[in-house]
Amino acid sequence: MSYQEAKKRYAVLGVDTEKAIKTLQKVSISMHCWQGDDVTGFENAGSLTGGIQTTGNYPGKARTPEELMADIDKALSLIPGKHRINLHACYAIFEDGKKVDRNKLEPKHFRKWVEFAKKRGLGIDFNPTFFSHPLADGLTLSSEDPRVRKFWIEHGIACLKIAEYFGKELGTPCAINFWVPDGLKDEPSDRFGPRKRLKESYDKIFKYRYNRKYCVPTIESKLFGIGVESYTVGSHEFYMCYAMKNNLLCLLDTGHFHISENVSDKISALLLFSGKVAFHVSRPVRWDSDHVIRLDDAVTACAREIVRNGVENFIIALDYFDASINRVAAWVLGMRNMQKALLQALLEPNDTLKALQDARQYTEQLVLQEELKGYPWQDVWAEFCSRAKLPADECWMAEVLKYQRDVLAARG
Ligand code: RNT
Ligand code: ZN
Repeated sequence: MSYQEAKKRYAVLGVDTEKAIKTLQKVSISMHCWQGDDVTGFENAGSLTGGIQTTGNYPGKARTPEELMADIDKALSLIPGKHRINLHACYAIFEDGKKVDRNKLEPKHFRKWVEFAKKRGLGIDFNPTFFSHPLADGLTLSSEDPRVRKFWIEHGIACLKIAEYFGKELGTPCAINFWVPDGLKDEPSDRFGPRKRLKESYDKIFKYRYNRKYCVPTIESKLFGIGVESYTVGSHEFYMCYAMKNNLLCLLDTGHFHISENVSDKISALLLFSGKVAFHVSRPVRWDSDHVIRLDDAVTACAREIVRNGVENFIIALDYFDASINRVAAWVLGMRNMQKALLQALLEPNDTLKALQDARQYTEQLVLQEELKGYPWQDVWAEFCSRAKLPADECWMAEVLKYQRDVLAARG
């Protein structure tokens, strides 16, 4: 079907495809730099810790800032729209060769990233890195050792200042997300103590009077990690309460809940109390495995909630790291899938569906929900891509394979 025909079919439902395309063009998704190098960063810190794991050894991983930036460029060139990049503190660039520890990081260590983003008109989001470090041995902000807590509190404050710098330099607020891996492998005897310490540490970090014009802090909960199966200090309840009391935003990582929970159902409840909700869209396979997101029911359900509650009320970032496949393709596929999910949701007659629910016309609602699955959203997607001068189908992969031959293969 052509776009014009699809447009007509949607118009019968009361859906304006032009409006859907325009809305989607304005949605910026934050693309996580860490898919490009398996969450390694530039510190030569050693192995990835914190209960997260990359598996696979696909050749061509980025080893330097230049390589990572080139790979990001390649990926972004195949994704329609204007997006953002999401950095971690461990991606600091020590231009003069003088390394500093994480508690001493400064905006100048991210100057090159700002330069990169400015040239391309991208926004930057940020994350302090509370893992893959000698002082991140199981517990960080909730450690029983005051020196360890102090180090990580300093890191948190240093990162808030860096986030302000990004926001100020780039003219778009930087979402800075706090996630700590703190937890215990086996049944704790004291669940309260570490949570109390985590709260007190955050209180100290957020005492720093960051400028809300430049940065927006979000806090991310988790269920469990590898090696920390029995107790996670920063649980969902912990962060929900902390966010509400301290006027912060919750970040929902779609891999951080029981596998049978619907993360999409949590969105409206949070939104009602905080006005905005942030996301790490990921794909858990049996556990928080961080597979590349597919266009699956979980993602489309989240996209529906995002669209139905106003895309402007959401901070959408991706968070997965698959080292077993081409990393550039992993970015492109995930970003495009997120966009497709949003487009599908934008093409639903949401007012009609809502009216059916309120009128208790559940049969009609069910029928329409199901029949919508057969509507030609792909033709609208094709139009959206063609306006961005990009292929709507898998042809983009040819570009990635060429890049693999010409650039990635040389990396050994
Ligand atoms: C870990 C969290 C966290 C990290 C990134 C690298 O389970 O999801 O967000 O994945 O910060
Ligand atoms: Zn996450």
